[in-house]
Amino acid sequence: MKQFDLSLYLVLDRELCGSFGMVETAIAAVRGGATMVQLRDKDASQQEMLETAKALKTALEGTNAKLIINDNVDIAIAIGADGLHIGQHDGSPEQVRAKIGPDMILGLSVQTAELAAKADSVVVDYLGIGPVFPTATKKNCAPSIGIDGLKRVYSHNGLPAVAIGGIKLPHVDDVLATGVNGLAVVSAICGQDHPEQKARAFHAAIAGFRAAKG
Ligand code: TZP
Ligand code: MG
Repeated sequence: MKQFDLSLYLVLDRELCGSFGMVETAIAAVRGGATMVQLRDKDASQQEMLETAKALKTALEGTNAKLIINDNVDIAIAIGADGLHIGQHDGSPEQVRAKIGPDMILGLSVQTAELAAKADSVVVDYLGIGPVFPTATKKNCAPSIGIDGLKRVYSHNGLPAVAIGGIKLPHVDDVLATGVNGLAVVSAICGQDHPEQKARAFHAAIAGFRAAKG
């Protein structure tokens, strides 16, 4: 059984991280309680992506956070990442699974209940559901589905799931109340003055929600 905790899932964005950098942002967020870190860098060359991936792997060693690579199967394999995250246009999950082998965590983005229902729990380990709210971070994003949409999409598959898209601190309770296992954020942490404090605040809010639920 693969062990991973979707509670606070940081997705990196090179532009937003700015001069502070993606690796420093990841380190700070993990110190604050981020449980997963995804390297998502659409504009990077293969070499740049490889260097950042290696640096992240070194930086996260000795922490409990899992390192996930967006889209790039070769780099995920080359650095021995904990996982790979793919979208609906990144090849069939079955083919990707055949390449990465049985042990790597595989995440799949879904935007609709139909896509969620289609995701095979033998092949895929978790779903990324969204965008929940409108977001300027991802270009050409699908329409936002709202909290009701999140609940509906999540209910169509028993896989662990993380919500993404426009999620900020005040949304934590509403997002978690849908039943999803965690929340993925980009701009709520990347490029913030104190990424560690931001992550810590999310971590505390998530713990608070769970404690209140009992
Ligand atoms: N996939 C769906 S929405 C999104 C991605 C990568 C971007 C979310 O960014 P933010 O800044 O947390 O709204
Ligand atoms: Mg993709």
